[in-house]
Amino acid sequence: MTDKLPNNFLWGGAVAAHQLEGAWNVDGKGLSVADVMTVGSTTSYRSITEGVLDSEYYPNHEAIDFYHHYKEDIKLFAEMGFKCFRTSIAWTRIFPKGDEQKPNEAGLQFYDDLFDECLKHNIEPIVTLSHFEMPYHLVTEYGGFRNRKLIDFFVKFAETCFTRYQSKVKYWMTFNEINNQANFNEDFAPFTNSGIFYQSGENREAIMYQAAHYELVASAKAVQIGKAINPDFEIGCMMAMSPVYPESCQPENNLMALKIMEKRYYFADVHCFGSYPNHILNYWKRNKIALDITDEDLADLKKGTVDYIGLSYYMSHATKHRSENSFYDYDETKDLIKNEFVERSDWGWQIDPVGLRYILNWLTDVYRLPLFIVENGFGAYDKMEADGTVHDTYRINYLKAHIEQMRLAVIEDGVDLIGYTPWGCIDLVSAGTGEMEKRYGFIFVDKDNQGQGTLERSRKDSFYWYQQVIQSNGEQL
Ligand code: BGP
Repeated sequence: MTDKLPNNFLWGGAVAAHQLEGAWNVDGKGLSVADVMTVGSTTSYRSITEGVLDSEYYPNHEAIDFYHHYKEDIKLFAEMGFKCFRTSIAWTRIFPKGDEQKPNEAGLQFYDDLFDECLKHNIEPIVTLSHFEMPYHLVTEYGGFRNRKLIDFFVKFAETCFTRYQSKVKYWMTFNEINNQANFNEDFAPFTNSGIFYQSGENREAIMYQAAHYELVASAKAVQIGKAINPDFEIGCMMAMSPVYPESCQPENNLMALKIMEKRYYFADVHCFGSYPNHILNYWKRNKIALDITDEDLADLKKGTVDYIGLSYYMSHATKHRSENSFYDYDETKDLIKNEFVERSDWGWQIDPVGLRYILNWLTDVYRLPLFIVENGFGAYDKMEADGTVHDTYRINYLKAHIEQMRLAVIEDGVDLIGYTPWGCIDLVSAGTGEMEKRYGFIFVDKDNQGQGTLERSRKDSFYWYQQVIQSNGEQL
């Protein structure tokens, strides 16, 4: 038992390259899947073959131009007292098309400079290798992770980064929210690292499981290579965590909730235990899903287990068993219901701080590994006052309530937690909607959904609040 967070607890903030860097075609960078995403919704990805690349507004092409403002922004993070900063390495800065033999030196140099700048301010860089940023060429030429060849392309990218930044980066994650692709309702597998456009009439589920398998093998191979390059590396997976509660204690509802949890989180079993759980093997068998999984793959999964679990946490879900259904016909659009006990954000996300404590305990019980909350936050419409201030009390309230539960998980429940990096510590482009005005930051950036604005940075009320949270190691909320 402890009565406080550990002294070396990593407070910081999190972003992803494509959501804030901009400079989408600068210094040799190639086109990524995120570069063909227009403002509006997750369904607004367009193929360049449709010829829309020059005629629509692509919010991430400039984003907040972190590429040219990173020194100013890191200085602000340092002012808040950040101990760490989580970002991703844009794959297309390093391998513009993804299948080249040699990396792009200018891209490598950018991250050297960025990490040096962090280290200068005693901020430890935490790196995600794949955060929805696959080279678009790998999609059009190979079909994304439908294709086994993608394993080698990813591993080469990972190895290049591990080698280059081995003395600057200790904490790595392979695929951001790898389990989000379990929802395959959209044509372009959104929120995923898979790079898959689904064709009509094909078995999406089978394709998703196959792609996920190749990603899991790619991750396991990367872990092995990373550990060989630097045994001190801590290499984690990254899971989108939202507990699914039964609507009531009716036994069928409880079983339904369990079945949904199994399907959402089997990815963590593979990452952490190096093998597939029985329930998913059984599910594939019942649904006649036959996958390309070799003995060598299985050996790789065993050898490439992760050191810790990185997780995002925004909300919880609830479910109710539909009596006409078997427990195997789970459909996100019908089986997730409103939870009347919690409030919702403007985007309908269910706000549930206790769910964070619950999921930290659940992960610890099941996987027995250190955890790292690498995303948590409140997307909201902010209003800048005439005097340049932003009174984002709603954001402070959200974060405060979640940090309270996080502390209880560590202090009362004994959860081994490495750190906490709230999402979008500076305003950036939303991954889900492509909008600028779904804001998460402690720092306001003057830019709107139409791409207008000066890009000027301003401190919100939450900036000063978080500064004091870090300074008191989470005691003064
Ligand atoms: C996670 C992603 C992030 C981020 C966040 C908020 O799913 O890892 O990239 O964007 O969610 O989502 P949104 O931007 O849709 O509000």
